Amino acid sequence: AEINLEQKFQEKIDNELRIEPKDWMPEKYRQTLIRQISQHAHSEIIGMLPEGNWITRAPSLRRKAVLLAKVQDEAGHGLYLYSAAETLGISRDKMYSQLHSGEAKYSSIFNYPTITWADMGAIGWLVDGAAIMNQVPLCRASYGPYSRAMVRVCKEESFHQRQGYEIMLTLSKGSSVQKKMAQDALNRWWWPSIMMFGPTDDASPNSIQSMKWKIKRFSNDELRQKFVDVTVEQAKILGLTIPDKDLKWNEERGHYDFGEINWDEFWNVVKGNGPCNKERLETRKKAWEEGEWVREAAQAHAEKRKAKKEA
Ligand code: FAQ
Repeated sequence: AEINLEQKFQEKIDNELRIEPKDWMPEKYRQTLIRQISQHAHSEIIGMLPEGNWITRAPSLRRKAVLLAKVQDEAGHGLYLYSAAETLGISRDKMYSQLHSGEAKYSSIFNYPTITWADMGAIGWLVDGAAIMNQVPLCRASYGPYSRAMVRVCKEESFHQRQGYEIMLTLSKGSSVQKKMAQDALNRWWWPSIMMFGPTDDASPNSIQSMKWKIKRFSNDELRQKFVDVTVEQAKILGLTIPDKDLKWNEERGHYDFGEINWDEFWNVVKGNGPCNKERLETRKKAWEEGEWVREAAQAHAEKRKAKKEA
């Protein structure tokens, strides 16, 4: 009977039908989604920290309002994603405890420091740009709640990408010091950004199954290549140089060739030893502990209201 159920499940996916929370699904599909969606949620929440660092120091009221809105959007994305993961039977408390204990992963990119204001530009342009490239196909992921969450997330991400690109454009047309600052940010964020897509296809243990289940629609390398191809053109408009001497248009492939990624650096960051891993987790844990009274007060308030309604 299990085999039959699994066949029907795969047929549904092959026919582009969505899987919904109450539908039968193989345990491994459920676990893969919990893993990916919770990692994605944690990335949004931890991802607020590098930019949060600049809210109080944004160079104008307009920049401050925009950055504040962007970081709030990221909180919202984290919350939709936790909700989507909860439909698979894991509790939010469990996901938080997996994050706080260091057991759960989140995107490697958020373990790098934000040293200058230009980093806000580079993050919006490159990190949100990479996120969009990866997430637009996820709007068609086979699991309904995940795919629907992604539609709104992607709309907001495209605003984020533009605000970052606009910062880069302003700096790159500014004084020589500003242009230098923009180039320095690109130098530091380029390689970590292309690492965001994950290991190469032959080193990606989850890709084949996730593509068969139509959670992923493109492989890590395919998405990385698309990102490189569009971003090189955007760098030209900025008049900035991508820090890769092997970057070259390949007429035959119709794509840009690019240099070797430092995979030792990538795995080192993923394993918890990047420049800011410890600081990021400590900040999150502190926020969680210091927010305990808020959670307790909200709970007490909800209980009072419920008692009143019942009375
Ligand atoms: N960092 O077999 P695969 C954002 C892990 S965007 C850390 O290829 P998979 C928006 C991977 O988990 C960032 N770990 O895995 C924003 C797996 O380990 P596991 C978040 C990574 O899942 C912008 C192992 O390596 N976006 O937040 C990374 O098929 C600005 C083997 O890899 C998403 O999460 C990495 N970069 O493909 C917010 C998108 N790459 O779990 C604030 C959804 C791989 O087996 C500011 N996720 N690993 O122990 C995905 O599309 C996929 O999960 C991939 C990885 C493509 C990330």
